Amino acid sequence: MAARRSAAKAKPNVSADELKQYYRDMLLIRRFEEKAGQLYGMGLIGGFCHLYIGQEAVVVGLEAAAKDGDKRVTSYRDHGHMLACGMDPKGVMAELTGREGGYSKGKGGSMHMFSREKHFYGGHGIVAAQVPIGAGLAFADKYKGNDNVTFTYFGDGAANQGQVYETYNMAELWDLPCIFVIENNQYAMGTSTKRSTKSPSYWERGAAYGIEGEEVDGMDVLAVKAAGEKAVAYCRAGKGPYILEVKTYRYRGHSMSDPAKYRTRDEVQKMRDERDAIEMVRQMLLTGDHATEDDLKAIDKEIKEIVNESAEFAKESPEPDESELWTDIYAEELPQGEAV
Ligand SMILES: Cc1ncc(C[n+]2csc(CCOP(=O)(O)OP(=O)(O)O)c2C)c(N)n1
Ligand SMILES: [Mg+2]
Repeated sequence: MAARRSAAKAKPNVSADELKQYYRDMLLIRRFEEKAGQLYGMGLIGGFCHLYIGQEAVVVGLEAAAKDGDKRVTSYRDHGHMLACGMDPKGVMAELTGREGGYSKGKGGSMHMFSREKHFYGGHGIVAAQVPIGAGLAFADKYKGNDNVTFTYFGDGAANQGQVYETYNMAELWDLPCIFVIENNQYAMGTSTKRSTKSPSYWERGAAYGIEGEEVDGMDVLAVKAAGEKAVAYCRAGKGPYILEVKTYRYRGHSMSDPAKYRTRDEVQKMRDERDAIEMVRQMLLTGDHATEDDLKAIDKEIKEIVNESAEFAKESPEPDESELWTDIYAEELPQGEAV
C-alpha cells in the first residue's frame, strides 16, 4: 500500500455549538500557557517549560475526532494535549509549580505528567522516545481486540530520528492502530526544517514502509478534525497505522530560554496576523451569526476564571512531603490485562 496525498480539503459540517466548543478549548490552552509563562517569570515554575501557543488547533481538532478509550502520548510540549483530552487544569498547573496537587504529585514537572483515567501517557523529555511507546500502546489495543486508536505526537525535529522509522516498520507490519501525528512547527529548537532535511515532506516518508498519510493545515481546526476523522476511521477498521503531518507554528520560543535568533519578529507576527487558529474560528462564529461579540466575551471571561483558579490552586497546594522521594519508584505489578 503506497502513501498518497489526499489533503482533507472538504470541511466537515459542524454545529454552532461544536464550533464554540473548539473556540473555548483552544482559548483555554492559550490562556493557560500565557499564565504558565507568567508563573515561570515569577520563579514559581522551575526547570524546562515548553509552551504550545500557536499550535492549539492541532490537539483540539484531533481530540474532536477521538472517542473514549483512545490514547495519546507526546513530547515535552505537552500542556495543550493534556487540557484537550480533559485533564484538570488545576492538576496540570500544580504539576508545573511542583506541588502535591499536581498530576505527578509535584515530582514530574512540565514534561512528565500522566493520566490513566484520560489515557494520557506522557509527557516525554527525550526527543522521539514517545514514538515507540505510542506503537506499544496501539499494540496493546490490537492484542486486546478492541477498536481504540493511539495518537502518537512528535515534532519535525523528532521525525529525523532513527527510532521513528523502526517504529513505522513494525507498526505497518503488524497493522497497529496508531496515528502518527507529526506536529511540523517548522523548527526544532533553533533549527529550521530547511536546514535539517532535504526531504521536508515528512508524511511522504511513510511510503517507504507502506504507510498511508497526508498533510494537513494545522492552523485550521476543522481541517484537522476532518483529517483526524479519516485517520481514525482507517485505524479503527484495522487497516494499520496512518500518518498526519500537521503544518503548524509556535509563537513563543522553543522553551522559556530562547534567544530567538533563528527567525525574524516579522515572520512570527505575520503568522499571528494572518493564520491564527483561534482568530479564524472567532471570525467564523461572528460572520456566520453563530455568536455575538458578547457571547465571545462571556467565553473569554469563563476561561480566564478557570485559568486563574488553576494558578491559585498551583500556588496554594503544598510542596510534596520528603517521604515522597521514596514513592512511585517501582511499578506495582498489575493484574493480567490491566496494563493500559
Ligand atoms: C534525544 C534528544 N536529543 C536532543 C534533545 C534536546 N532537544 C530538546 S527539544 C529538541 C528539538 C525537537 O524539535 P521538534 O521535534 O521539532 O519538536 P518541537 O520542540 O518543535 O515541538 C531538542 C534537540 C533531547 N531532548 N533529546
Ligand atoms: Mg518542531
